[in-house]
Amino acid sequence: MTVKAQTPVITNPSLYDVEAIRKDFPILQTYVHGKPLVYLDNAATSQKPISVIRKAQEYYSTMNSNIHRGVHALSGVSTEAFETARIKIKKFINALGKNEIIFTRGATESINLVAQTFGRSNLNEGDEVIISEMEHHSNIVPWQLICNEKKAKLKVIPINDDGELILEEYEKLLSDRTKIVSVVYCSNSLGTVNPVRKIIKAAHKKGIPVLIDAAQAVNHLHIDVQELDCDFLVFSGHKIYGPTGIGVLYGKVNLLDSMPPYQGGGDMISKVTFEKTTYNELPHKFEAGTPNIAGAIGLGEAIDYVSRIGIGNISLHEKELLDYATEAVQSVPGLKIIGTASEKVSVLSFVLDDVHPHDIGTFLDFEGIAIRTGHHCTQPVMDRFKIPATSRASFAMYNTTEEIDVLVNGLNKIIKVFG
Ligand code: C6P
Repeated sequence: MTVKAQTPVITNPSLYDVEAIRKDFPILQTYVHGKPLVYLDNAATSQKPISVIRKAQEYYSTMNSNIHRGVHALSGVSTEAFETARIKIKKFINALGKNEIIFTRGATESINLVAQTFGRSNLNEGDEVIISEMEHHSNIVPWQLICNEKKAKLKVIPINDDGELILEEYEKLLSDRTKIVSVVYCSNSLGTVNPVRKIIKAAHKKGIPVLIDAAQAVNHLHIDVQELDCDFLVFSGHKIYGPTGIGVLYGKVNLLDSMPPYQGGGDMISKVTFEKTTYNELPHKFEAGTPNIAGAIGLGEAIDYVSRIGIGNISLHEKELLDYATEAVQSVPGLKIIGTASEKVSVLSFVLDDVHPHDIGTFLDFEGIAIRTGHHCTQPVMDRFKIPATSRASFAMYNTTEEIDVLVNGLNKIIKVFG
């Protein structure tokens, strides 16, 4: 079974055809509580195009076999498909080599890997790790764990009232004790796009490596790791229209080479005896055990899909949606946007006077609208703005201004019901 490309390549942004794109996503045709689904929870996970869904089916029906192990034909086919996915990712983020692309379960596991390998072998008592006040818990807790163990300190870049990093404070934090800077590219709860190039340059002046959490960036912005000059970059497949349970750690080859393995097991070894084990070359040194083969191949397919539409075209469309939504919600009495940075991706967090976000989420669900409510795994951000939670609408390549109108109508109904 061969799966054909569904959507033609868009070379001219004015030809962006959102209705054609929507047809590629079967779930968008579903009804929730009798209403057409309006899916605005894309920052939590995006929906999958039919080509990605079919690819998983194609893998299990025509290729299923373990990789890097068998001499039989199927194992050769699945190994080649798996390694082809790695090459697609390498090209997509412009890594220097495919050995710099490590498959993980997702952004969370990628950061834990770096904390437990690079962190464990480089941090000593009194050393420092710099993160920011807007990090997802996945870029806080792994560093806390290793800092506690090594008696190292976590230093935090503060944010201003618009939800932007205060760069002057960052520069003051950089010191001879800083062993790594680990910051988010785009905030999942505020939408802020951080000036990562400046952050990386300032750290590199002092010889400090930088990890970029691109979980909310890779689906919105063009990423070129060589141009960024980041040392590590992480993302999850499921936020870029790919499967869950698969993600990527990019690392510069010299750093990855210098790090000890993360987990022990099959595939990550070169030779095992009871006395001594030597490790496999990159990237396999960091990929112990049977990986999510279908997930990796599905992620490769998702990257093909995004590349056909063009990440630049997706960005433009999402910017239009964000501008439209930012303007439209002004008509909702008592609504306040949390996260008003000058540069944002398509994430709109807000609070409504006297209505708890969970009530907003539940009410909107009955209108067929899916948003996320809560702290979005960024409790320090909620503390910074002195709020318990926000409601968050997040837009993807297939959302429309009509869907934003449905959201705004729903919010106005809430105001009527809750007085
Ligand atoms: N944010 C959200 O609703 P995982 O769970 O490993 O795929 O991704 C973790 C992660 C790391 N960094 C950032 C910036 C993120 O936004 C996320 C996941 C989801 O905002 C789920 S909490």
